[in-house]
Amino acid sequence: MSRLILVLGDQLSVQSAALRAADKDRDVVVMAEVMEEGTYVAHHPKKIALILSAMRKFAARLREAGWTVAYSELDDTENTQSIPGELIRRADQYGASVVVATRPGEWRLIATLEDCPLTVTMLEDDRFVASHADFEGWAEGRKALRMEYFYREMRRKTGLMMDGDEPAGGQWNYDHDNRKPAPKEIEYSGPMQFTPDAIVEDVLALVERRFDDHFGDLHPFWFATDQEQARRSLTHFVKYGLAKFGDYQDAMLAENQFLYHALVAPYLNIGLLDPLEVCQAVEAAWKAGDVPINAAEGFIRQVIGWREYVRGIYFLEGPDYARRNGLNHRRTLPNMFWGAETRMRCVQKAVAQTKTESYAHHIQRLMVTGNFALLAGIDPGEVSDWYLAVYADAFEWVEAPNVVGMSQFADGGVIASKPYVSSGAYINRMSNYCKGCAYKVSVKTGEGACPFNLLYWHFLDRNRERFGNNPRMGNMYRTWDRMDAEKRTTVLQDADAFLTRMEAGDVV
Ligand code: FAD
Ligand code: DLZ
Ligand code: SF4
Repeated sequence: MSRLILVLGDQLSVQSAALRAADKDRDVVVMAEVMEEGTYVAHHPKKIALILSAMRKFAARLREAGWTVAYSELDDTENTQSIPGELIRRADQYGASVVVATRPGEWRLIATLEDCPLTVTMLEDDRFVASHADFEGWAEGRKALRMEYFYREMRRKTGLMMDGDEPAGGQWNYDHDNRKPAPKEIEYSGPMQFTPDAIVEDVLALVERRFDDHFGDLHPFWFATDQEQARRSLTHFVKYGLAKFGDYQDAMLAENQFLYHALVAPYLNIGLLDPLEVCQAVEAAWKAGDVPINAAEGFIRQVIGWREYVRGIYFLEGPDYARRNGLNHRRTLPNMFWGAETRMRCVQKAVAQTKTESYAHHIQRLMVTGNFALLAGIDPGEVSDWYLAVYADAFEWVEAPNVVGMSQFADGGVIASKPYVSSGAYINRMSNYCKGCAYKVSVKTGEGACPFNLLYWHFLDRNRERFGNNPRMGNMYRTWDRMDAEKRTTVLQDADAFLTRMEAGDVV
């Protein structure tokens, strides 16, 4: 009897565990475009178009290679519009009762498959450097799960940029070279863009019809949608962008959305690129002398360090992780996150490019939108749902640890040893947003004061019990305590007034 081999929209690799375990002559691959996956959060139209286009092309590739593929298009009249619904329908159609799946990257969908009345075997998703056992073994018995030490293990395991047992160049981490503020000019033209072919055009028309109420611009659409295009995109980045990736990794510019970033996360996360293949291309460029060590090491650290580490945390911490709220933040996400007017130019720019591109780079996510949400005490569940919806690379295994853990400190410090908060000074140093903002970054209270300046102290003051004894925050509290009492009162009053206006829906 044939088995059903489930391939989800973010598992588009012929190397996926379920496909490796399948028998081409006997089994049926099930792929399904379903409304439930498109709407459990209101995903950005570009993200949906990327996934559905890549699914259709991947199904065509499998068929060409001789697989039987039962593919449900979103508009098929018989489509039940959920993954378990489609599995049951296909089981009936093919007389199958057994499903083999690669374990989904989200607890929600894992639970759904566990509850499915068919016999479902879930195989570990091994498109990663570290297995779950590797991560659990590393984490066991450690007081603090710091990324840096895990990263060293991954360097040893992969041999990337290693001289025997030692890191190439003598250091594990070249981050101290990687904090340059925004340059005047960006020499890189940005990620490679692709003209939609007939398959993509069909999907764009579909997405326009079915998801027109979702936040985000569908056009222009230029993402890579198959492995060959994704590889060309990677090669383009390594050749033209990588050399300065390290230097300007943290910089932000109002006029340039991509700077020297790779824009490979959407492709990596849906299976069009493999993390080792990406890192080997980067290592080769460094070995050839085309890029400096801080660029290559900085990039490889993000992929085999951070990316693997956050996945390990997500699965180690369990299904409740994404809903943790360690600082008990309860405010509703303000409408400016959905494109409503705001006077804060940094937030306005980050949200605007999120709307047009389904993309913002790491520091925009961490130090602009994330920083603001944390300082303003927004409910981290709402913040997390927003990130999951709006970014093309967002899948819960990678999104939740970055948002709930790193950015909102809602996991109580599993990931970060202190919250990532800053006043406007950091944003001013790393970007040109403040020039032309309705607020003044140099003003600390009263008319025109930058909201980040007010809320930064408000955050520290209201969380004194939680962070007052944190040795990494001692300087911050000492600076606050040295301010004269009257000024401190004014700061807190101004911050409260700002939050009241924000909650009332005023343009702030
Ligand atoms: P580059 O800046 O060029 O970096 C290269 C690669 O490194 C990325 O493609 C990515 O695969 C990897 N990487 C870098 N940092 C991280 C990280 N912290 N975690 C995991 N991988 C990393 N990344 C996602 O893939 N999906 C998300 O949903 C996501 N949500 C985030 C939310 C917040 C609040 C923050 C602070 C970061 C988030 N990140 C997420 C990490 C990072 O911002 C993105 O991976 C990166 O911006 C993707 O763009 P890029 O491909 O141009 O990356
Ligand atoms: C994100 C997404 C979307 C928008 N649509 C589909 C879909 O129609 N069919 C599908 O198989 N997968 C889709 N996905 C990806 C899943 O939501 C993803 O597999 C889970 O979130 C687990 O990472
Ligand atoms: Fe953002 Fe403040 Fe700078 Fe305006 S002044 S762009 S609100 S940091």
